[in-house]
Amino acid sequence: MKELINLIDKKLNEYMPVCYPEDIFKAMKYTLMLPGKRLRPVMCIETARLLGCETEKVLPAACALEMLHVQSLIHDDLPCMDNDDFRRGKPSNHKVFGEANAVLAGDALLTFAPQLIIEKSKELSSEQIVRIIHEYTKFAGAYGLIAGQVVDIESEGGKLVKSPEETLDFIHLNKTAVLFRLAVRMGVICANADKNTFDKFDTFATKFGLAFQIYDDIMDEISSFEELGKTIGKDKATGKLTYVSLYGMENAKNKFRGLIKECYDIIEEYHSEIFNEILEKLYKRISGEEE
Ligand code: GRG
Repeated sequence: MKELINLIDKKLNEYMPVCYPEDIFKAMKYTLMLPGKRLRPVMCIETARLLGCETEKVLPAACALEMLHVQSLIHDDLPCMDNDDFRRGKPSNHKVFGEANAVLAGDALLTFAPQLIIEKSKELSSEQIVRIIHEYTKFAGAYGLIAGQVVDIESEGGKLVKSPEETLDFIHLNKTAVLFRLAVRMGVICANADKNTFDKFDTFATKFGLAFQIYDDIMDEISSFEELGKTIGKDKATGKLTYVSLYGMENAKNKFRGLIKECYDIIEEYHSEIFNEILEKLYKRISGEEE
């Protein structure tokens, strides 16, 4: 997996220019090139590879997805949203470049990503590119990420239109699972695989995304700044609606483990070292068995 992450880092650096006006490109590149786990592009590339598609073909879409993810992190950290001063172990984008540039850097990443897919996906057909851009716009917008974030913010203010359980599921599915779904769906499209395969990977990514958000909520309580690279304990301090606050720590851990086991079962037939490594790492961390 390290090799794949290095390749993603190299391509991200290559795809993202720094040209006039430099302030905006530098702000875009700053958070993008900080050391993230690169889980979404890794999952996109690995899905395509398991289905017979060469890595070269899927790299522009995988890197575009990381740009979308980074956009959501930059905006999430803004004072008008989660107001976080640190991200990936360094000062947040707005702390370095100011609020206006951070808003614009996020906007610029959001629009640069589909431009990159269209310009660099030379080996994909026009139909594949249209399908990928459709997935991207659907999941980034008010049917995906933005919907999740809006309901998350509303719930912090105590405004719940649905039950807390339904609200939490909606937030997790739209704020977090959506980008893992986008990862595998783009991978399947690059590989031109059939509908059954599409649905199988989509179910896998949905369960993984839900597990990952529970993992994130648990880590906010049990981890450290050094491990996460961001301020911890904020969810509890702000009374945020999370899996841990709603169901308790032990139930959250059990739900997380159950979802990870379901992920293993779905993906088992592909014998993917990379997916197994990701699932195992998260599972062991929550179960206190990490090396
Ligand atoms: C799309 C216009 C537009 C807006 C986005 C701000 C926002 C709306 C959504 C926030 C989405 C968000 C930050 C969800 C949290 C998901 C999550 C658990 C992120 C952490 O992911 P990791 O741990 O991070 O993979 P690294 O840094 O390793 O990549």
